Amino acid sequence: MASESVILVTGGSGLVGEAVKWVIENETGERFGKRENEKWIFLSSKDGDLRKEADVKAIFEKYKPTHVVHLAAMVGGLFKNMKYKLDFLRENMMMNENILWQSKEFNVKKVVSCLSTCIFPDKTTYPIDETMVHDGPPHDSNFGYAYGKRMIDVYNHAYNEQFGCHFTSVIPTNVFGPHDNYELEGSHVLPGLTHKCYLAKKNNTPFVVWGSGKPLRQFIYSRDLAKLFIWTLREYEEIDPIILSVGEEDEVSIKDVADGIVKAMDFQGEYAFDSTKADGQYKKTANNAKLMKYIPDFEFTPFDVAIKESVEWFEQNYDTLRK
Ligand code: NAP
Ligand code: GFB
Repeated sequence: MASESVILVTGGSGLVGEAVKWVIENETGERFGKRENEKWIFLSSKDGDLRKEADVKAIFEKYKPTHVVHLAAMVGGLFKNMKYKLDFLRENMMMNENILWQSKEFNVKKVVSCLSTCIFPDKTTYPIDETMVHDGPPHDSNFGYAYGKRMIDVYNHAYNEQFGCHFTSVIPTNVFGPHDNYELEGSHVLPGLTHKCYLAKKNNTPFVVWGSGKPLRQFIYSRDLAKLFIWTLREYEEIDPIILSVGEEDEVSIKDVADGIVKAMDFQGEYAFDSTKADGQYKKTANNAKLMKYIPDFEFTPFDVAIKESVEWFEQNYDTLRK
C-alpha cells in the first residue's frame, strides 16, 4: 500500500475486530503492526446498520475507504444457528450485498471478507481444503449461515470478472479470545463453556457440557487470526479464499476444550455431559497447507496459553462483556 490507506474494518467491535484493533495497536513490527501511511477505522453497528444500503453508502461517503476488512455478520454457535437459519442467511446476505456493492462503487482497492470452516460440505473427504467450498450441501444445523457465507466467494469472482475488483476472502476455523460473545445459549462452545464453568465455580452449581464431548474442532486464537487477516490484506493477492487455521494435528475434542477451561479456571468440581443436546458436525478438519506455503514461519499461540489469556480477560471484564 503506497499512499495513505484508509482501512475500514466492519465488525470492529466484535471478537475478531477487537483482536485486529489490539494487534494494530500493540504490534510494533512492520509485518503486523500499524504502518505510517495507514488509517484504521473500526466500525460497530452504532456507525450504521450494514443491512441498510443507505447506512452503508453514508459510511463509505464519510470514510472513503481504500481497503475494507469485512468482518460484520450475524454470528453464533451451533444452537443459535439451528434456531435462526433464515435470519443468518438473510441478514448476512444483506450486509454482504451492501458492503461489496459500495466497495465497487467507491473503487475500494481490496476487500477481505470472512467465510468459516463450518460452511464446507457435510459429506466430504478429509482434510478439507479451499477447493471444496461448494462441493455439496453444508451440515443441516447451519445451512442458512453457510449458504450466505458461500455467496461471498461467488460474489468475489463475479465482481472480479465483470469489474476487475480485487475482492477476496478468508476461511477461519473456530475462533476464541478476548471480547468474545459469552451468551449461554447463542455463543460458541469455548466462550459458552467458559461462562458456564465460571458460574459453576461461583455458585457451586453443576458444570454441564452439552452433547457427547466427542466432536472434533480446530481453534484459532483471535489475536493469531488478526495477524493473519492483516497479512491477507497486505500480501495475499488471490481472489480464491484461503483457510486461516491451526494444523490438522492441533484438532481437539470438545471434552479437551472443557478440560482446558477447567484447568485455566482452577475449577475443582466435576462436569457432566448432557447428551440430549446436539453434537452438530462431528468434524470439519481443515488443511492449512496453502497458508503455511505462504507464511511458513507463522507461529500460533499454544492452545493452553490462549485459553489462559482468554479466561483471564473474561474474569477481569465480567461486568461489561457480552453475556
Ligand atoms: P461477533 O463477535 O459477533 O461480532 C460481530 C460484529 O458484527 C460486531 O462488531 C457487530 O457490531 C457487527 N454487526 C453485526 N450485525 C451488524 C449490523 N447489522 N450492522 C453493523 N454491524 C453489525 O463476531 P466475530 O466472531 O468477531 O465474527 C467476525 C467474522 O468472523 C464474521 O464474519 C464471522 O462469520 C466470522 N467467523 C467467526 C468465527 C467464530 O468462531 N467466532 C469462526 C469463523 C468465522 P455490534 O458490536 O455493534 O453488534
Ligand atoms: O462452537 P459451537 O457452538 O459450533 O460448538 P460449531 C458446538 C459443539 O460444542 C457441539 C458442543 O458439539 C456442542 O454439543 N458444546 C458443548 C457446546 N457445550 C457447549 C456449549 O455450552 N455451547 C455451545 N455452543 N456448544 C459453528 C457453526 O459450529 O461453528 C457456526 O454453527 C460458526 O456457523 C461456528 O461457523 C464457527 O463449531 O459446531
